[in-house]
Amino acid sequence: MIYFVTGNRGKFEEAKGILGDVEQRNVGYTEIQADSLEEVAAFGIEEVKEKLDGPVMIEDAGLFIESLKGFPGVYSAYIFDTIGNEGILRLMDGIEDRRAVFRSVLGYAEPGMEPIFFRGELEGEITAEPRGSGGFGYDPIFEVGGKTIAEMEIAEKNEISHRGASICALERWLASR
Ligand code: ITT
Repeated sequence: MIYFVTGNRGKFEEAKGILGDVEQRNVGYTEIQADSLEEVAAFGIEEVKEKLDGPVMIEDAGLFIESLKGFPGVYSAYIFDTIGNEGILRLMDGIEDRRAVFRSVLGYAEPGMEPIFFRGELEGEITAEPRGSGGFGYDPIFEVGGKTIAEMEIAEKNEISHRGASICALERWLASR
């Protein structure tokens, strides 16, 4: 069993769909203001490791929009909470290049073990309008193959997503050691 420290129920449901034996613990950790998801995850996993006794994981994600030079990137949570999807669509108004990528960095640790990190990416495009009611966050404005992530079931998202990839990489590592 792994403790997944996150305040995001959607993330937890996705992890459960892959790992099965995982428990959500919303004990919080310091999300430092850094230049990369890796730094945020590296700092956070050390803190979480001290708080809980057992296998622990955290996962930091972000949306990087090409034409906005990677924005909102490491500011994704703040930007979502302030201007939201409507704000992103306004910023993208009239911009033809809609390419964007979701990135995920997962940190995993056990007592007495150096944390280990796994990554995942999903390339797609920012839509003109939000579509779909599934998922969370930026899912309604991010499309892959004509479908937004919010128009997909969790299992379908997991098969292609940044988080699906980082969690599957953890699963493979756990199985192979
Ligand atoms: P934690 O407690 O795990 O930190 P969080 O929702 O704050 O939960 P992040 O900092 O990793 O998670 O996420 C940054 C922002 O990007 C946040 O607004 C999320 O809603 C959004 N986001 C992350 N993963 C996403 C995904 O798979 N699809 C859509 N939006 C996502």
